Amino acid sequence: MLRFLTAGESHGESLTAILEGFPAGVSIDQDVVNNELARRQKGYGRGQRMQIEQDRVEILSGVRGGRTLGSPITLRIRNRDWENWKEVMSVQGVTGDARTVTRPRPGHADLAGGIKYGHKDLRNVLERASARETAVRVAVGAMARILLGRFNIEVLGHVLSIGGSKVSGEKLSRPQMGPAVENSPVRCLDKTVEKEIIERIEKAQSEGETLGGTFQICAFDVPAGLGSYVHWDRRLDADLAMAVMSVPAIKGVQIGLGFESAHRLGSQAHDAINFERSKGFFRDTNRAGGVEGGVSNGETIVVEAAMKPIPTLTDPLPSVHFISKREVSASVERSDVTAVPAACVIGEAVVAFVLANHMCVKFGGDSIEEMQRNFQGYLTYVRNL
Ligand code: EPS
Repeated sequence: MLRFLTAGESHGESLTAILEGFPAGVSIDQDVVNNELARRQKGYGRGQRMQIEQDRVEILSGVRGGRTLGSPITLRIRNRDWENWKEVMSVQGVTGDARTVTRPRPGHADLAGGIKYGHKDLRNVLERASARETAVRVAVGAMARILLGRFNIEVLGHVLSIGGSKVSGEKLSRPQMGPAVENSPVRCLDKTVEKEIIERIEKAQSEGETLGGTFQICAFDVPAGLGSYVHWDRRLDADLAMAVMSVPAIKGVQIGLGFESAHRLGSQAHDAINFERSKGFFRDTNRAGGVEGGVSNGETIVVEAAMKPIPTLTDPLPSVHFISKREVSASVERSDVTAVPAACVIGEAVVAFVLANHMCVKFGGDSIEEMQRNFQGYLTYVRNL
């Protein structure tokens, strides 16, 4: 089983993750991880913070001579902005009023977090609630991607909508999703919609507004048989939903047709089963999004997520002062207009992690050689069904 923890504040010294259960013997190229970190930092609509940061991973344990050891892997990303926050965020000796936050932003963790942890300064909440934490989750996801790559599994995402401008859903293949998405400043495959989105972001910025949106994550060449129907916490779709929902600002997740399937007749909601000797079992449609009964069925896994607009508005909503209880405007922190393109990269990372974990569970995760032996044996069995 693969698992990880992360630590670190948004303006603290660094973000750290400990990744445990990663098989031994996997070659790790740090550039692959750094490339994923750079992809997350891009996207039209981000704020000034992304000009300060240049995320780079440092691997502090679990890798020797470029290969994983099977022991816990420590990943660290330093916050360059820490230089500007050293006093405010210092481990000891912070003065009482250093950049205190007392006007909770509707939609942010500020108020609920302050009540829960008994903080008077809501900075103590927002520093950890900040989506900055996702940088190190993307580093973990990059490690998962490297592992999945050994089994020819690839996870790719693209933006479906931002601020209400939306691409029409169509079935995409693995080659269609690569470079075209990378070349779009909003990770959108439709050029007309891309233009509309950019206009909407510019308008929102000039009005002190923020925008949400939706994105789709596809996992290609996942074998049938990951996850299980036998118990609730072994269901692959449940794990995917949990992982994607855990990305800050995600308010909805669906797999395949998702909510739309509730409105269809049974005959229009499922995928008829075909068989050809050369292909094995296959479907002409993929309404299930690659998961049936909590188990991958061999079709592309398709997950969609809805992200709410970022709560920090430069024209803020009414709020209440956390201490004096006076009516005030919510606090204005430097922020982004939209982070949907970044969330799409984070979505890829968390989906990759879930799939890598399920690969380890099914095929054994002590060494890559053992996993590959088990995988090949399973493929032979499936081919001869
Ligand atoms: C964030 C607020 C902004 C974003 C940040 C998430 O940071 P700051 O308050 O420092 O300007 O830029 O995102 C990142 C730092 C990142 O790496 O994605 C928030 O409140 O969630």
